[in-house]
Amino acid sequence: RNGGKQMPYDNYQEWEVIEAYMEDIARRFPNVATLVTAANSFEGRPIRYLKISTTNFHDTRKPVIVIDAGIHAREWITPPTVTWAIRKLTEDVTEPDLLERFDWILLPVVNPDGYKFSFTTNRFWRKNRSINQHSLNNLCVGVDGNRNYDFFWNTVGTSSNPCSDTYGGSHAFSEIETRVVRDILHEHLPRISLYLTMHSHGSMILYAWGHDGSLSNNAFGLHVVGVAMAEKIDQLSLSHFPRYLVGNSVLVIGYSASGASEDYAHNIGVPLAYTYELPGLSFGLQGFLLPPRYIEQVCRETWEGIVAGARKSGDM
Ligand code: ING
Ligand code: ZN
Repeated sequence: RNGGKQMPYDNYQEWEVIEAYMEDIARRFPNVATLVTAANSFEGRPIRYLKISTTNFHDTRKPVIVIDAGIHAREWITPPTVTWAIRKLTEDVTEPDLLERFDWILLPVVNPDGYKFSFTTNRFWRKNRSINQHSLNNLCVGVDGNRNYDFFWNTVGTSSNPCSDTYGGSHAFSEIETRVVRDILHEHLPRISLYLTMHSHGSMILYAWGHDGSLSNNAFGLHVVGVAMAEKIDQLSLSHFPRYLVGNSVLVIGYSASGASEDYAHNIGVPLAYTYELPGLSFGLQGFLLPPRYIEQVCRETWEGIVAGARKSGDM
């Protein structure tokens, strides 16, 4: 087959298309890519990631880079940046050193049920689709995955009302989708040098701590690597995209929130953990509707940011 299935970057990527692509990559590149089905989502969809490694993760001296996306359903620009990274590590390798020096875990859609729902029913859906037993007549569906991690869970910038878009769940890690990411982090913990979780929108690279705006012991390292990523992206970006801002999430995005994945990862010992807010062209809900003609640009520039982050992480 002529290079297998081509992923579209001139339109948004349906969940089934991403699934088929990951299967195809695992088939075509069996020596470097392994497809893992970690669990099934609340509605029964497989939550899958690719492990990309020249040694099948056996060389334990290699740092591991973990990237996830699609935890928030409506942030459609995020999964394509991860399928693009998959492409750049398998089909179209232009940075072979990144394959030699690092092992990669790439999870394009953490929340397949919400992602699907945002295509079929409600474009602005954020949460997953788990039925909340405690909500009145189960009328309100879904937990905010980025409030469900066990880091100052249910304290600030979150809600205990199942009808809220930032409902944190019945307890920390109540959701299968967040447990999948938690288990990846713990399985590879001492080796993970860099964790990126892709969100949109705002053109920002955010780091700990998100619950109170204080800085971690590794704030200097977080800032240096964050700036290296942002500078590279800005060099390649379009003049009408905003320049990236880098800093503590509370200071940069302007609100506190607890239970986020990047804070959880950093708190358990991942030295460099970031939330990317990928670009949008407007504010508020309209910002999620980035016209499809910009998808490829965002994927290209974000990949270069990842490359810069990986290389810089090696110096820190
Ligand atoms: N942004 C993140 C959110 O979950 C964030 C921002 C990250 C806040 C980390 C606190 C900690 O609100 C989006 N777009 O979801
Ligand atoms: Zn988000």
